[in-house]
Order: sequence, then structure tokens, then C-alpha cells
Amino acid sequence: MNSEHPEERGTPVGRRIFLGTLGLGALGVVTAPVLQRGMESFLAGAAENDPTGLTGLLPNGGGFRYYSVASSVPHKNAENYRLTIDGLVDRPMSYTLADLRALPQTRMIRDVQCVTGWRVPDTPFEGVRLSRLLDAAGVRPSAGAVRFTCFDGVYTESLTLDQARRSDVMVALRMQDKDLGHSHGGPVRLYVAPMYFYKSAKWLSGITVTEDVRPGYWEERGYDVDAWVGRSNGRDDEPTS
Ligand SMILES: Nc1nc2c(c(=O)[nH]1)N[C@H]1C(S)=C(S)[C@@H](COP(=O)(O)O)O[C@H]1N2
Ligand SMILES: [Mo]
Repeated sequence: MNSEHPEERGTPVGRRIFLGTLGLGALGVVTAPVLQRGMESFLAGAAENDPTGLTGLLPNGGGFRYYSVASSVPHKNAENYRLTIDGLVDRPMSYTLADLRALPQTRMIRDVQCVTGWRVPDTPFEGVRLSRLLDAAGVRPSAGAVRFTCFDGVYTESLTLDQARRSDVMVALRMQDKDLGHSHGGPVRLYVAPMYFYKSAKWLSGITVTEDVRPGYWEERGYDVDAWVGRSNGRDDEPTS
């Protein structure tokens, strides 16, 4: 490795750049399946060696595919999980899991659609409407967008303020009538029902109100920022919301 570019030495970053480049080269559609295939063979191997049947609880069972652009993600629970809201707000906030559970919960049942093609019908999600958290923080007039960050340290997402205030956008605590497990982004993930599932950032830890949209992880790698199901990314799927 060239010592003039010490920042290029870290292998995790190098791997992310490699995957991202693949994604750009094929309009972003190749990248996720590459990760997915690795995970599926891992799951298949795990299932073969699992007399307890516990691997049946892994996400592949329900039609979901497991995705993470980070190679490892810390586990967070009721003791150490925090969700912060900051940026262009009057009252920056930090919520514990108990705080979020104490707020009014919304339940929605929608299809989940990944931009790579897989769809999971009629999936119940429960959590707190994002609009409620934004109102509690007091969004300033100069604000136009929201940026989401994750405790995997890598993934980011974004919405316009109008999109973020839709009633079908939530900070989800439960999916399929269970508390969100780690592999699905638990304890808390974003859920943007009308958009491709890449908008639904897993392991959500930060909500920052900003002036303008800053494209998220996959959006910097070729996916559409306005990710409406059936009306973006060159796809014609049935809308989900
Ligand atoms: N933090 C984080 N959130 C993420 C992703 C990711 O890699 N990291 N992948 C996205 C994509 S492309 C999809 S399809 C869904 C997958 O969610 P699942 O693993 O629960 O099926 O999460 C989205 N949110
Ligand atoms: Mo996806």
C-alpha cells in the first residue's frame, strides 16, 4: 500500500469501496446480491450444523434477506440504546428504548419491497411515527430534510422533511409482531413504507434535521434518493403504500 495514502490502508474501508464500485458498475443492482449470497451460504451452513433448529429463527425464514454493509455491528439493548435527534431543532433529544416504548405506538401492515426484487407481503410494523419525534424536537423553519445515521457506523439515509412527516414513516420497534431482532436492525430501525427497503435504515441511532437532502449510503452509489416503490430505480413494482 502506498504510504502517501495511509487512509487507504484499512481493509474494512477497502472492502466497502470495492463493493460500492461493483454497485456503480452495474447500476447498483449487483452489490446487494453479492452480500446476500455470502449470507445465504453462511445461513445454509449454519442450518446444516444446527440440531436445535434455532437457525429457523434467522431472517431468511420469513422471505427477508439479511443485509448489512458493515461487516460487524455492535448489539444494543434497553440499557445502552439511544436515539438522538439534533440539527435544526429547538429541543435536541436523546431517547432510550423505554422512552420510545412509552410514546403512542402506530401499527401498519404493508408489503416490504427490496430494490433487488424480493417482496414480503403483509408485514406488520409497529413504532413511533417520525412526525411525532420531529414535532417534539421542534423543527426550525429553515429545515428541509432529515438525515439518518446508524450505530453500525456506516449506513446513512435521508428523506425530505415532507417525506419524513408522512403518516406511513415510522421509527419501528417491532416487526412481524416481535421486538426487532438484531439482524433486522433492532432494537430500532427506520421504516419508510412507500419506498424501497433501503430507505428503512437498520440500527438507527441518529436523526439530524438539515437544510437539504444529503444522499445516503446506497444513493451515493447509484440508487435513487426518492425511492418510491414502482416509480424509481427503473422498476415497476406494485406500490407498497
Ligand atoms: N444500517 C443498515 N440499514 C439497512 C441496510 C444496511 O446494509 N445497513 N440495508 C438496506 C437494504 S438494501 C434492505 S433491503 C433492508 C434489509 O433489511 P433486512 O436485513 O431486515 O431484511 O435494510 C436496509 N437498511
Ligand atoms: Mo435492499
